[in-house]
Amino acid sequence: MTWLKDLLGEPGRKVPPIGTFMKIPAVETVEIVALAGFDFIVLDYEHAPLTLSDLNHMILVARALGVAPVVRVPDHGYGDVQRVLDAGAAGLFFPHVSDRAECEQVVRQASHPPYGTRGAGGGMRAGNWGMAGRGNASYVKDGVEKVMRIPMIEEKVAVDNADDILSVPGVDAVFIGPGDLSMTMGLKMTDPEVQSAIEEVLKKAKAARVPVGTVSADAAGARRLIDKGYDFLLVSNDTGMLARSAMSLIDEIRA
Ligand code: 3PY
Ligand code: MG
Repeated sequence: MTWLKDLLGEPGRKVPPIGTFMKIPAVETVEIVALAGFDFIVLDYEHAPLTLSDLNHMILVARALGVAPVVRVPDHGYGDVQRVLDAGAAGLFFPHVSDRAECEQVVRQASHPPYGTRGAGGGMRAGNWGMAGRGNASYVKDGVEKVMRIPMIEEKVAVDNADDILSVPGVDAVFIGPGDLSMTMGLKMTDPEVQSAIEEVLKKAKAARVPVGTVSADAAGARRLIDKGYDFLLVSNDTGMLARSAMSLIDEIRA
């Protein structure tokens, strides 16, 4: 598997790593997106009806096809984080991280001692089923050095606290969620106030030298965001891609 972290630092890369959210509980959609050439995927355990068993299989297929499987966990709890990482996730998105204390909590859960409380599960996929070498050397090393811990900034209070969030040790990147940010601000995503909050986080992340990503619905939007300097992007999602193609196909026939 190519780790998302390695892609972020890849020298000579013209287009930043591009991923997509995956919401359909199927290995086939993971396979299609991987073969299409996406760099990474984010399995949406926050919003989609994916089970832990679905994630397990989708992670396996993604890794086998060389695409980094990141998982957006549903909350800041302990159990899922551990199981998802041990199943071989390349990183975690933590939704609605609003301040330093919340950020420290999620990072701690996703980090091995001495940095955090993630337990020893080297007998799982993340430890190559116990074959990763003596003392689970690469299980812990990968967990510390390769796994990405990515808090999502998606509330106004999180924008205000962005410098605090960005300065927490172990934060490998941040992700701006424009959907929830605009909804919690009670404004449209295109509203200048929302756009300026987004710009503020982008600027703060750049100043802190922390990779920053966000989401776009389509390719034109993605190109605009690349020009702004985002380090990684999510573009659309599996259900969106299918819905758009389905609508355009049937509309074209009937036109
Ligand atoms: C949001 O925009 O709120 C997200 O969570 C990313 O799609
Ligand atoms: Mg959101």
